[in-house]
Amino acid sequence: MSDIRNNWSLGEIREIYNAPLLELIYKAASLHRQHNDTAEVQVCTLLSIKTGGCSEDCAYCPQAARYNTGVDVQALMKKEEVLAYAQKAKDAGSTRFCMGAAWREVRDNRDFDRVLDMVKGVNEMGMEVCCTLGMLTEDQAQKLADAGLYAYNHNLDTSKEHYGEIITTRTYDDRLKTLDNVRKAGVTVCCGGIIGLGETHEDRMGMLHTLATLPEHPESVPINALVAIKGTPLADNPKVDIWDMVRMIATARILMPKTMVRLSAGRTDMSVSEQALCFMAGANSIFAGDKLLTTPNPSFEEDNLMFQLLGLKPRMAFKEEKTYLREMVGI
Ligand code: SAM
Ligand code: DTB
Ligand code: SF4
Repeated sequence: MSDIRNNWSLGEIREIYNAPLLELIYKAASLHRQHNDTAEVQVCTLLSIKTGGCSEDCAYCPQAARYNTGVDVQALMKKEEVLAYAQKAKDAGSTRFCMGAAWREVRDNRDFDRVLDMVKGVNEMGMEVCCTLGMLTEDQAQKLADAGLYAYNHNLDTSKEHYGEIITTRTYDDRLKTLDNVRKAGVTVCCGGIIGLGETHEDRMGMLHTLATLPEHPESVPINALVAIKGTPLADNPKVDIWDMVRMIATARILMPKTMVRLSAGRTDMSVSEQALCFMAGANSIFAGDKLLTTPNPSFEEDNLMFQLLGLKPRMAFKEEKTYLREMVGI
C-alpha cells in the first residue's frame, strides 16, 4: 500500500496517535527518512504587513480588535519596507517569506493591489512567497497566483467540533472553501493548527484527520503551540506540554509523509533538546527571525547555533520544482 493516503479512518489515526511515545517517534522518524532529507529544515520568515484591529473573535489572537492586548494597529506597510525586510531574511538564510495581514478576508481594493505588488517583488527576489490574508475567493486566489504566490497559509486551527468554542465569526466550512479556492488556483496549501486551546486529544486527532483526508495533503502543515496572550480569552491556558507537541508532529508526519511539518509558534518556550525531539519526530520547517507576527521568536543567531549543533541545514528554495525538472526533464 502506498504511504501517501487520503483515506485514513479516525480509528487508524487513534491507533497511531495513542501508540507508546517512543514507538510513535521511531515510526515517524523512519517514514521521514524514507520520504525526505532529514538533515534539511526549511527556514521561513514571517512579516506582519498589516497588524491588529481585526474584526474576528479568534480567542487566541492578539490582533483581534475586541481584546485589549496592547498590540498597536498598523496600516498596510509600504512595498519598499516589505522588500527590504524580505532581503534581510534572505541574507540570513530564509528561503520562504510569508506576509500576514490581520484581515477577516481579502477585499478587492487598492490594498489588495498593493499586496499583489509585494508578492511580485518577493517572487522576483527568488524566494518562495507565501501570504496569510484571511478568506479568499477563487478569483482573488488566481490573482495572487498570477502575481507569483507560491503558498497560501490558512489554518483550520482545531477540530470541526471544537471550532465554535474558539471562533464564532466564521465557520469551519468557510475555511475549507478558501483552501479549495487556493488549490484551484494552483497555489500550494499551508494549513495546520494550534494546540493548547483547551481542546481534547480527540479534537487534535479530528483536526489531523481533516487535513490528512483532504483531496490532496497540504504541502505544509504548521503545528503551533498556543502563545497565551494577556487580554485574550485564552490568556490563562496552561503551557503546552512538549510531549503533546511531539505526539502531534509525529502523527502528522506519519499521516502525511511528504508534507513539510512546521514547528511553528511556541519555540521561545522550548529548549534546543525539546526542539531536537520535534525534528526527530518529523518536523522539517521552522519560522525564523526574532518575531513571528506580533510575538517573540528565537533570533537568527540562536537558530544558527541550533542548526550547527544538530547538524541541520536550510532547505533550498523551490526544491520541489528543481527536483522535478532534474528528474523528469533532465535540466
Ligand atoms: N487573519 C488571517 C487568518 O486568520 O487566517 C491571517 C493571520 S492569523 C494571525 C494566522 C494564524 O496564526 C492563525 O490561524 C493561528 O493559527 C495563528 N496564531 C494566531 N495567534 C496565535 C497564538 N497566540 N498562538 C499560536 N498561534 C497563533
Ligand atoms: C502559522 O501557522 N503560524 C504563524 C503563521 N502561520 C502565520 C503565525 C503565528 C502567530 C503567533 C502569534 C503572533 O506572533 O501574533
Ligand atoms: Fe483576525 Fe486572523 Fe487574528 Fe483571527 S487569527 S483575529 S482572523 S488576525
